[in-house]
Formats: sequence, structure tokens, C-alpha cells
Amino acid sequence: MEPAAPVGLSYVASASAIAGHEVKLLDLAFEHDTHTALERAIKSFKPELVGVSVRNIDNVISQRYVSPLQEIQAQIAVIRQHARLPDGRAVPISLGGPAISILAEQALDVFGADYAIIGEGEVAFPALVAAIQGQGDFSTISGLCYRVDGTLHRNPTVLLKSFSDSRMEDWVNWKPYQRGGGAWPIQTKRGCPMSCSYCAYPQVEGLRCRRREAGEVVDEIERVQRKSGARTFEFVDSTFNVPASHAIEICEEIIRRRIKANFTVMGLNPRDVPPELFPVMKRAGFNSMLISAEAACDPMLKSLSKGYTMREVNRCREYAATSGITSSWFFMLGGPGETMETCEESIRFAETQLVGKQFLSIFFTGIRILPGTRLAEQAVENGYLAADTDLSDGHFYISPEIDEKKVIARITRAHLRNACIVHASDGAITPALRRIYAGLDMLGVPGPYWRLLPNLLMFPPLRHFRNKYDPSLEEARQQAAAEALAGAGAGSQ
Ligand code: B12
Ligand code: SF4
Repeated sequence: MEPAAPVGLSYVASASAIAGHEVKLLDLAFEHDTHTALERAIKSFKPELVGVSVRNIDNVISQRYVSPLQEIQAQIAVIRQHARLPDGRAVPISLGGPAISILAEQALDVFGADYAIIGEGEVAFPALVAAIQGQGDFSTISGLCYRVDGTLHRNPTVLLKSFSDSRMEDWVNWKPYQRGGGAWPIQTKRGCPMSCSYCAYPQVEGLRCRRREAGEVVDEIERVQRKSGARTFEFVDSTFNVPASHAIEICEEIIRRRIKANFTVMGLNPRDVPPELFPVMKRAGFNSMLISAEAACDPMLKSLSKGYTMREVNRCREYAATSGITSSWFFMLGGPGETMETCEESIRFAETQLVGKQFLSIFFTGIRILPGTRLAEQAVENGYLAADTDLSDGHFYISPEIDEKKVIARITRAHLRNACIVHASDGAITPALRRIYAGLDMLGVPGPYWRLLPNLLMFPPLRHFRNKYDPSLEEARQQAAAEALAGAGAGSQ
């Protein structure tokens, strides 16, 4: 889990400051005692409205499920207790962020807040402040969920026509993020026109793509570099390369201005990878990319409505292999229609095609069913879930046609053949790894540090220190080792 700096909250803080409000952004990511930090900040700042940004509902890993919801509920209770107006009434609390956009109006009950804003917050949050001050109408605020006389209202979400930079450097202490192997988030576009069955991004950003001018994006990078000294920038668009032409324009602008920085990207989609994309990314300074293939067989790509086939996946792999950029490939097994055979195809692709220090493959088994997605509808239609299931709890789709333990055992076996294959349940960052990251930061090594994992995994003594979490994995490993041994004995390896 890479530390992700609060870029969304920074957008909202910057817009609120521009609207003339006095703003304090409290970043709890590196606080050991979050409740005391909150209490202190509230007592010294005396806010009249508190906005809470909730990024993740959970970690989307079924085998070692972690959810921050209870901790956030406890933090909201601390805010309720200490944030008081001069007349003693509790200060209103508004929620926002990706998790809130996904949970929608349900978020008000889950967290016990007064308001929740679904979607972009830059215009909606200052408008909410104005409405609370009696200078505006609650019913016209985009995506606002609120109660009037106990009745819940949800306003329609209206997408902004355009957006600019976050000005995160005005709000966030960057150093601990860099020390933890993080990269500075830059958003070049919002919205994804695709409709993958499990994906909740369109609820957060909408389907309509809004792009920033390449020059403006690169102005932001130059300014941040000057002010914060960030070594690596991460493009945090839902899909950086849909369309590829926009990604290429940005890379060309970086090259034209001779910017010396490192870049990485979350959300490289195999769908739109023309031959010139990876070479221009390499020249711009990309050291890594996260490729969201999700499956490596046609039936599952179709079932998940990915909008591309194995032709595009193979082409993307071929270009990635010669690009000189480390790529991490994501696979999610267990969706509707998944069988042991389709799992085998995807695993074999990683095992045989994503080989060498340039590739890392991460497998998830079980797909998180997020509210509002086609997968959630399918789960109800085929009797997998009851229609009234509370999806803020961790529910995962795992096709009844597969034996999950056997699939994990197969992934473990694949790891024995190709060390750069991991399962998401393998384990979180250990204190030892954190120290290694801090050392790398001191040496000035640019992040993201996950890109060094293939080297670590391929280094013989280190691969045995893989941090495993799920006890069934240990069983699977033993079974795989026994099978491998038996296979070796029979000369069938
Ligand atoms: C980029 C990204 C990453 C990158 C981040 C890189 C970086 N350097 O920051 C990486 C790959 C590291 C990553 C990791 C993870 N991610 Co991620 N990630 C995203 C992604 C694609 C974009 C997030 C982003 O930066 N958006 C840009 C900002 C500007 O937008 P925003 O945060 O939504 O903010 C706007 C609004 O939400 C609102 N807003 C925000 N805060 C507030 C506050 C208030 C008060 C108000 C009113 C409004 C408001 O206004 C903002 C401006 O318009 C989202 C999906 C998506 N499209 O949202 C998933 C997403 C947030 N990630 C998700 C998850 C699960 C994870 C991981 C837990 C996965 C894992 N197991 O490792 C980790 C957690 C990392 C961490 N430390 O928290 C989930 C969260 C939902 C859930 N199931 O919990 C999402 C939604 C994807 C999904 N699967 O559906 N992620
Ligand atoms: S998974 Fe990626 S391509 Fe598919 S809808 Fe979500 S953001 Fe778009």
C-alpha cells in the first residue's frame, strides 16, 4: 500500500481559500494518535464547518480485508465532541472523496455526518459553505446529500466543464510521502467513457472525459518541482491513455521543456497503446507504469466488459517488453463466468509472458462488489447477493465455478517459476521494508519503490522473505512445493 497524498482534499481546500474562506487542512496519514491530533487542531483552529475526505472504503483484498470505516466513524465522533460553535451547537460535518461518491447517500448513515458531496468538490463545497451561511440554496448544490426534517435529499451531480491544478504544495507536507515511496499525484483528465462491470470510477468522476491542456499540466509539474522537490510524479487519471493522443501530448511537452523528473502512471489501459506511446513515455522520464489488464483470456475480458481483447493485451505486453519501463500488471480472478480454465489462461499468461525484471504481476482473487456497479446488479440477478445487502461491508464476487484455494495454490506455483508474480494477500509493507524505503529516499532514489520489487523478488535469498498473510497460502505453497518436487522427480518440470 503506497502512501497516497490527499490531492482531492487539496483541490477542495484551494477552491475554498480562493472563495475567501480561512482554511486549515489536517492530514492524518502519518499521525500515530489521530484522535489527539484532531482534538488539538479543532481547539486551535475553531472551525465553523468540518470537511472530511474519505478515500478508501477498504483495501479491496478479500483474504486480508482491511477497512478504515470504524476508525473514520470514531474520528467523526471526536469532531462532534470537540467542534462547537460559540453558541454550543455542534459544527456541521460534510463528507467527500472517492469512497463517499461510491457509497452515495448511504454515507450519511454510515458515518453519521450532516452532508455528503457526491463527485467533484471544488464548486460544491464552497457553495455548501455559502448555503450554511444563508447565502445560497442547498437544492442547487451538485451532488449534495442532506436531510430536511428527517427526509433524505440527494441532488443530481453536475460535472464541472473543466478543472485545473490542485495546489497541493500549499497544503501538504510532502517529505513523509516521498520517504514512504510515494509519488506526487497529478491529474490530467477526469472521467472515463468505458464501462467495466466492476468499476466505480464513473461514479466518482463521471463518464464524460474532461482534459487539461498539456501546457497547463506541465506548468504544474514545473512549479511543484521547484517548490516541493518531488522526484517522481504519478498521473492519477482513471485511464491515462484513453485517449492515447492526450497522454502523448503531455509527454511531448515534458520532453520539449527538458524537464528532468521521473514519472509513473496508475491506470494504463491496454486498449489504446499505439506503437509510439511507450517510447515517448520513456523519453519523458517514465520509470514505471501500472497496467490494468485484469484478465488474460477473451471470455473474462468480455465478461468484465473491458472493451478490448487478447489482441490488445498481447500487443501491450510486446510494446511494454521493449519499452525499458517497469510495468506492474493487475489481474482480478473470480468474476462472473470465471472457471478453472479461464484462471489457468490468465495465470499462464503472467507465468510465461510477463517474465524478467521489467515485469511484476499482481493477482487478486475475488472482486470487490462496489455499490452502483454492473457487477453489483449481476450479483443480485444471479442470486449471489440479496438485493438489500449492505455493500459498505466487504462483499467479494468469487465465481462458484472456481475453487479459490486451488487458484491461489496455482498462483503460488506460478511464483515458483516466475518470481515476479505475487498474490494481493501476500502481505503489506513490513517495518523492515519501510526502513529500506527510508534508506532509498536518503540516497535520492526516485519512487515509486514498488518498481524495485522485481529485483528483490528475483534475488534468491530475498524471495523466501515474502511476507505472507493468509494461512491458506502457506498450505498452497507447501502443496505447490510438494507438486513441484514430485514433478521434478518425474522429469516433468
Ligand atoms: C490514482 C489512484 C491510486 C494510486 C494513487 C497514487 C498517488 N500518487 O496518489 C495508487 C495506485 C497508489 C492507489 C492505491 C490504492 N487505491 Co486507488 N485509486 C486511484 C484513483 C484512480 C484516482 C484517485 C485520485 O487521485 N483522484 C484524483 C482526485 C483529485 O480526485 P478525488 O480524490 O476523487 O477528489 C475529488 C472528489 O472526490 C472530491 N473530494 C475529495 N475529498 C473531498 C473532501 C470533501 C470534504 C469534499 C466535499 C469533496 C472531496 O473533490 C475532489 C476534487 O474534485 C481512484 C479511482 C478514481 N477514479 O477516483 C482509485 C481508488 C481511490 N483507489 C482505491 C483503492 C481501494 C486503493 C488501494 C486500497 C488499493 C490497494 N489495495 O493497494 C490503495 C490505497 C492507497 C492509499 N494509501 O490510500 C479505490 C477506493 C474505493 C474502495 N474500494 O475503497 C478507488 C476508488 C478505486 C476503486 N477500486 O474503485 N490508488
Ligand atoms: S476499470 Fe478503468 S477503463 Fe474500466 S471503467 Fe474503470 S476506469 Fe474506466
